[in-house]
Amino acid sequence: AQDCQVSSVQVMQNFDKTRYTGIWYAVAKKDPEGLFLIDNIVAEFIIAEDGSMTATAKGRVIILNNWEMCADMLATFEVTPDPAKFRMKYWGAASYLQTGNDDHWVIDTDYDNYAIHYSCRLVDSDGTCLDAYSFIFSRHPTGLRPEDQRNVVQKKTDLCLLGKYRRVSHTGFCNSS
Ligand code: AZE
Repeated sequence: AQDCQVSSVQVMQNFDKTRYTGIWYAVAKKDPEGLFLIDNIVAEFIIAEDGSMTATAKGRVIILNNWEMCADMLATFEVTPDPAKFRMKYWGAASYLQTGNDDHWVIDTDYDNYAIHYSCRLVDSDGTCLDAYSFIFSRHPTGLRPEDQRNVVQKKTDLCLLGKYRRVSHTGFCNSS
């Protein structure tokens, strides 16, 4: 989608949510407007017996008056006609955390090493995205394998988000509890 139209973003073909289950470490992210997860972001995707997908996520946040904490988040996913495009309802384990209902698109993944996620919260009148966030996930907390980096750069470019990502550090901030 070099034209930067949200409607022409290419997502993962034949997405297999079963192979997507388990733990993913965010190694890079592009932030949306407003409050967001800062670092130490780890997500776990689970498929229930009825086939529905849920997830948990943790990450360091700063809320209220510079109160730093580990956000403990939960999500349910609604399917759409495209198997790689979900609607994600999410909320915090504690009520003062964020709730929301966002798109959750899987752009690309090899299931075993990397995954590229994209969410556009607001589409502009010209069809481009006004407020997107995106995660680069890895199965390895240490980062992406060198052989996956070229592909990830290509997908960031396709999403019109090249140069807008920051590394996500993992220092163990959310490891206890
Ligand atoms: C995601 C992986 C799947 C589960 C969830 C995710 C997103 C979580 C947030 C949380 C924001 C929390 C804030 C708290 C103050 C995509 C990582 C729930 C966006 C801002």
